[in-house]
Amino acid sequence: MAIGKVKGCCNLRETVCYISIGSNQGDGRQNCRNALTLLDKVPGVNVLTISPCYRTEPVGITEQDWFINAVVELKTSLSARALLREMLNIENIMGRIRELKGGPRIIDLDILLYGQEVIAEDDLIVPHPEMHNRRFVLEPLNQIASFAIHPAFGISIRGLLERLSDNRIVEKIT
Ligand code: PH2
Ligand code: MG
Ligand code: MG
Repeated sequence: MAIGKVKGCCNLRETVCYISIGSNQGDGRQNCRNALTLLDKVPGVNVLTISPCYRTEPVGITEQDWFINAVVELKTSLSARALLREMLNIENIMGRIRELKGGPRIIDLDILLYGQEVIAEDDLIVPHPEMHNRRFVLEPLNQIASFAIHPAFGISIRGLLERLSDNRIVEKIT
């Protein structure tokens, strides 16, 4: 084998990323599980860790059902944009219909962190622009990645949680 080649390996670069999952239509917990199963089947995506599930008070539009939220850690050889495309595809497969922005949804998959990349494009903003303001994101993320660093702020997840003023209810259910 030639020097510099790695046997049987094409995914030389893999990135650890964190994705938030949410649902407040139908069986939220089952919807989250189904989305995770589909995500793990995507070529180039390996789900590593799943946070506990939380029952969470809605943020934004408050006149809607409470959510089930969780966060997953995964390793991927896909670019952030390709990963986003796969996530939107899963949302579509699962029957998500986009009506009201911030309104009820069968499934929502958002990229929170993609390695230490900072991306600011119209349809792809990473780190997620609201993650540091949301208890339903930071509580589950802190369970699996308290020492991960938010690359734009240089603050750990634990540090963001300590500074958080969002006091909406999030209850661990697993
Ligand atoms: N998602 C939103 C708006 N509000 N509230 C909770 N509790 N959980 C969510 O996942 C959520 C929300 C838009 O993506
Ligand atoms: Mg969202
Ligand atoms: Mg979304």
